[in-house]
Amino acid sequence: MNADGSGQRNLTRSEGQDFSPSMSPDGQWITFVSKRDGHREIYRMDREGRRQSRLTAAGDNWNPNWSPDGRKVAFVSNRDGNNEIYLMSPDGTEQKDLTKNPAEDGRGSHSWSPDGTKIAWVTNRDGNWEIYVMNADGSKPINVTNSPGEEGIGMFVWSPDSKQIAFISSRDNNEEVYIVNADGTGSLNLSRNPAMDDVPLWSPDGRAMAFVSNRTGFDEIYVMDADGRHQVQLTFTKTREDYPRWQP
Ligand SMILES: [Ca+2]
Ligand SMILES: [Ca+2]
Ligand SMILES: [Ca+2]
Repeated sequence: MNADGSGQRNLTRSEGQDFSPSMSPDGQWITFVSKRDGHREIYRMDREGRRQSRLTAAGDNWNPNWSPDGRKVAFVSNRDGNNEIYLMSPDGTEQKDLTKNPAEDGRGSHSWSPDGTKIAWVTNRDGNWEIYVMNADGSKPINVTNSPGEEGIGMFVWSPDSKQIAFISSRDNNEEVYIVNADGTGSLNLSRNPAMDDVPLWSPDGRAMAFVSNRTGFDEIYVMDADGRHQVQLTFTKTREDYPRWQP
């Protein structure tokens, strides 16, 4: 459709279920997940909805996620009996298992670093949920959260410079916004408040972070420096606020 919402068209025209659309960075292709052939598979079409083709064939496949340069698509597959993060070329060739671990890999979302060199994902291979980071070829997986708490269930977000990840952990008995370096060092509790702190969102320059907290008894939006200092309440609506967005 057009930016004003006019010209909406149904691109897939399928009797099955089509969901999880993901657009290539150049805007030319859309990958999506469909059950039109009986189980979850990843498909591709051009922006007119033409040239539809199925990219995956074995097991269930879902969560297609374009690399920032548009040359690869990461996705989750259970074709080998448990969930793994896979990589393929946008035409479906060169499918490769990146995680190769009997645990569950790829719960929730997985996320490319903005520079395209790394992928963060969620796995329980160490007995509880952790955020891991690997190189985009699957090498050097690192447990960056490394805590008995459950990490990666809530949101996790790369910093704009690809050096850090903001995530939510309740390792201190309530939800806090943490950051950690992509090599697992420098873990830091930024929000430091007994209330629920959630939904971290980096400013485009990486120097500030918006988040949601219910420390007044209501969900309100706050902003802080990227080191947790200068926490300032921005909304005072006494109603549910959620999902802040930065505008340039
Ligand atoms: Ca696995
Ligand atoms: Ca953990
Ligand atoms: Ca908290």
